[in-house]
Parts: sequence; structure tokens; C-alpha cells
Amino acid sequence: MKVLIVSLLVCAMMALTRAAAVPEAEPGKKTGPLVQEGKSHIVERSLFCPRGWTGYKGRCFLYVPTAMTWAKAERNCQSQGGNLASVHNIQEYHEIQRLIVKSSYEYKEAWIGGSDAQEEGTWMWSDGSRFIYQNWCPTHPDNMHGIQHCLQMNFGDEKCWDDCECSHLHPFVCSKKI
Ligand SMILES: [Ca+2]
Ligand SMILES: [Ca+2]
Repeated sequence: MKVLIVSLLVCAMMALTRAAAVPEAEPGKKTGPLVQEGKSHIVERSLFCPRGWTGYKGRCFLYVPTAMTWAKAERNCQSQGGNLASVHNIQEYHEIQRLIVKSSYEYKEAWIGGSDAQEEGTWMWSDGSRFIYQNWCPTHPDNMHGIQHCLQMNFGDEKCWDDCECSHLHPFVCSKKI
């Protein structure tokens, strides 16, 4: 009897796990291909991002290796339905770093969406989200020569954030909501 109950429980758990792995289809909404069992949550969300973008916790990210000014980079992201990426915790930052390393095989300096160009010292994200999490390098932001208003990531040995002249040319990372 005990064996029967245990095997019934195992069956029920397997059925529940299977149900959780397959996203529910919403009527009228195009769904991505079915997710194979064992694939991670991250991969599952990528199915809902445009080709080439990587899904992470409700947003899609794209590393663009072409070097541009901060403003041109922001416009480029906008033309693809997004903005330069905002970052809200260390996990997201590491995920973006992984994207860059995967493409360029190094921790390349890159633009993300932080800027204090509107008012010195008041940092904002270009996607309108609140600027709370910060990963500045020691002694930065320093607004050197009074003209550093754009946020480059992967700076220095610690691969942290630096405020930099917005006219510098860097590759960049876009993000948009799924
Ligand atoms: Ca500044
Ligand atoms: Ca600086």
C-alpha cells in the first residue's frame, strides 16, 4: 500500500513539473515554440525576445559591438524598440557582462543608459526607470574636467562604472521589456 501511495505521489509531482515547464498559451497571442524539459527559465524567456536578443527577468538585452557616441547609441537602441540598458542589481549587471564577454571575448567598456547630462550629479536612466542600484568604481563619478556625463561599464581592473565624456565612442547594450 505504501509503495502505491509513494508512486502515485511521484506521478503527481512529475505531472505538476511538466505543467509548470510549458507556458500557457494566451488566446490570440502568438506563442514561442514549446520549451523542452530541463531548459532554464532564462532560455524560456529568450523565446519571447527578438532574434539575437537575450532574455533575462522580463527584459531582452542586446550587445551592439559597433562603437558610437552615447547619444547615437541611445538612438540606435530606440530604433530597435528599446533604450540603452538600465541596471538594477548585481545579477543583472553580471548578466550584461556575460553578454559582452560572449560576443567580444573580453570585458569591453560599453555604454549603458545612465547619464547626468541634464543636471550635474543627478544620474538618470534613459529608459525612465529609477536610478537606485549603483556600481561606481572608486573615485567615480568624478566629472573630470567638468564634462563627464555618460555611464560606461566594465571600466578599470574592477570592471565597474565610470562617468565618461558622452562623445567618446563605445559599443553598447540595449534593453527592452518583453
Ligand atoms: Ca557629470
Ligand atoms: Ca570619470
